[in-house]
Order: sequence, then structure tokens, then C-alpha cells
Amino acid sequence: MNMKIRLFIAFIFLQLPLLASANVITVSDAWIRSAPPNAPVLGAFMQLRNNSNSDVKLISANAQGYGRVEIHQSSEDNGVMRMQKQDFAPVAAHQSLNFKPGGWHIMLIRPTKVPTTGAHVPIQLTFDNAPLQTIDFVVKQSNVKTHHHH
Ligand SMILES: [Cu+2]
Repeated sequence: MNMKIRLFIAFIFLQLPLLASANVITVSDAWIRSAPPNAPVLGAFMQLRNNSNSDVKLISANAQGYGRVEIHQSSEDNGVMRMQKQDFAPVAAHQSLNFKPGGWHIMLIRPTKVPTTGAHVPIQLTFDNAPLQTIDFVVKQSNVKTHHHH
């Protein structure tokens, strides 16, 4: 093998870990708002960052131990917070979408058991245009008050 080819092969192998870590979508600040033990629903929040040149949609979220998991968006209607199920959450190319109380959230419906503060809940995120990711959401207290009306 000549030197040029050897260097080329070494170069490719050095790049592999970098390529593997460059996710299309970066998920950060993943947390679930703590709730009383009898809570019928829990809200999960996160920041989605699209590192690619293409628009990406979050098309579903799944977690074990819940009757159903949905993508929701809250909005204010005459001073009352309301939320609606969404078919997807759009993350435009090179943009971020922030899931936060009072806005976009993942709704964990009918928990078998409400997780306690500090617990980790894995949630699987499915995208139309990016690999599936399973993210650890940490249960935290929040002093932001929002009232949900279905
Ligand atoms: Cu909701």
C-alpha cells in the first residue's frame, strides 16, 4: 500500500467518531414537570436544534408506562391557556424549536405511575427526516403556573 492511500485510510477512520456524533437534531434541556401522584397528564419539555440544511418534523413521541403520548401546543385564548394536539412539530433548517410551559410540549397521558422528582423517563422521538432518538427526560419542579383546559 502506498503512503497516500495509508494516509487517506487513517484520515477516514479519524473522522468516523466526528461523523457519528454530528446529529441532525440535537436535543437539550429535556425535562418533565413534576406533578402530584394522581395527575392524569404530565408535560415534557426540551429544546430541539436542527443542524441540517433540511426542515425536519418531529412526528411522534413514545414512552413506556403511559396510555398515550401526544405532541401538543398551548396558546392563550381570552386569558385562558388552551392546548391542542398537533400532528407534528416543525424544526426549520438550522433553527431551534423550544418546548416550554405555555407553548409546545409533549403530553404524557394516563401515567401508570407518576414519576417522582429526580426520576429519569426515556422518551423516544421519531422524526420524518432524521434518525430516531431516545432521550432521558429528568423530572423537575417548575414554578411556572399554567392552566390546561381540554
Ligand atoms: Cu398538552
